[in-house]
Amino acid sequence: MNQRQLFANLHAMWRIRALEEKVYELRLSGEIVGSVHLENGQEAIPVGAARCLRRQDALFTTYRGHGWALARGVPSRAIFAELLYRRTGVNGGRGGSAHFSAPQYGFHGENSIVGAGAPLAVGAALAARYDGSGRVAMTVFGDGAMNQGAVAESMNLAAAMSLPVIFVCENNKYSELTPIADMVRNPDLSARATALGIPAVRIDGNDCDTVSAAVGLAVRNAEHGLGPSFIEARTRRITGHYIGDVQHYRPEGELEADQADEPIVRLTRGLRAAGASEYALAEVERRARAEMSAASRRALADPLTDPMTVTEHLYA
Ligand SMILES: Cc1ncc(C[n+]2csc(CCOP(=O)(O)OP(=O)(O)O)c2C)c(N)n1
Ligand SMILES: [Mg+2]
Repeated sequence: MNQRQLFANLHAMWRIRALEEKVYELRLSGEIVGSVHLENGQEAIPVGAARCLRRQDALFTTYRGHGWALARGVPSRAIFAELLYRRTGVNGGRGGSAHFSAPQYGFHGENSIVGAGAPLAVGAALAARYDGSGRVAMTVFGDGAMNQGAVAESMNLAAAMSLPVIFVCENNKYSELTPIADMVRNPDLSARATALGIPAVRIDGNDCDTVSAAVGLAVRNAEHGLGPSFIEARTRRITGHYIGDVQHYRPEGELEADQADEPIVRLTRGLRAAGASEYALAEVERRARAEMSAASRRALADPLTDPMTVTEHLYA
C-alpha cells in the first residue's frame, strides 16, 4: 500500500470521526435531541467496506450508521441537515440520527431494531435475482445482533438460496453494556455462518485495507453467483454506547488500550514511522474538521422541517 492510499484511508476515517465529534457537540448543545449512537473507533470498517460497493449495491446498517452513510457518498451537509431536522436533510428531517436513508446513494437506511437490517438485505438480494440488476446487498450489525433470531434466519435463507448478500458483523465486544463473553459460549461468531454453509472470515476491523480485501472478495463471489459471505470485523468503540454512558462496565485500563489501538491512531503511528511529516498528518485532520464545521454550520442555517407537513409521506 503506498503512502497516498494510506493518506486517503486516513482522510476518509477522519471525515467520519470529525462528523461524529460534531454530532456529539450538537447533541450536548441540544440542537440534536434523542438517542444518538456514535461510531468512534470503528471507522476502518465503513471506510474499507463501502469502497468495494458499486452504485447499484444496497447497504443496510444499524443506528450506528452516520459514518456508513458518509462512506457511501452521502454529502456531509445533507447528513447534518437530517440530524438537525432540517427541510434540506436527506429525508426532509424526518429520519433523524437513527432512521435516515438515502437510497440514491445505495444507503438503504439505518435501523434501530437490532438485527432488522439482515432480513431487508436478504430481500434486496432476492429481488436482485429477479430484476437482473446485478445488485449485491450488504448488511452491517453488531456482535449482540448475532443473537437475534432474524439474523440467524436471514443467514440461513441466504445460504439455502445462495443469495448475493454480505453479512458484516462489527464485533466491538459489547452489546449496550453487556460484554459478548457473557452472552455466548463460543467467542468465534463467524463459526455460526460456517455452520450454515456460508464462507466466513474473522478479520482485524481496525485496518481499512484488511476490511477492503475481505469485502472485495465477498462482493466478487456474490457477483459471480457464489452466494453469501460473512465477515466478522473485530473492533472497539471508544465512546459510550449512548451519549451519557459512563462505561462503568469496562475493566480498568481497557479504554486506554482501545484508544491506543483505534484505527486513526494506529494508521497515524504507521505513517509517522514510514516518514510522513507532522504537517501532512495534521493537515488531514484539519481538512476533515473544516469540512464538518462548515457542513454543520450551513445545515443549522437551513429552515426546520414544518410540523404542519407531518402527515406527508405517510402510507396506510
Ligand atoms: C430488537 C431490539 N432489541 C433490543 C434493542 C435495544 N438495543 C439497542 S442497541 C443494543 C445493543 C446491540 O449491540 P450490538 O448488536 O453489539 O451493536 P453495537 O451497539 O455494539 O454496535 C440493544 C440491545 C433494540 N434496539 N432492538
Ligand atoms: Mg456490539
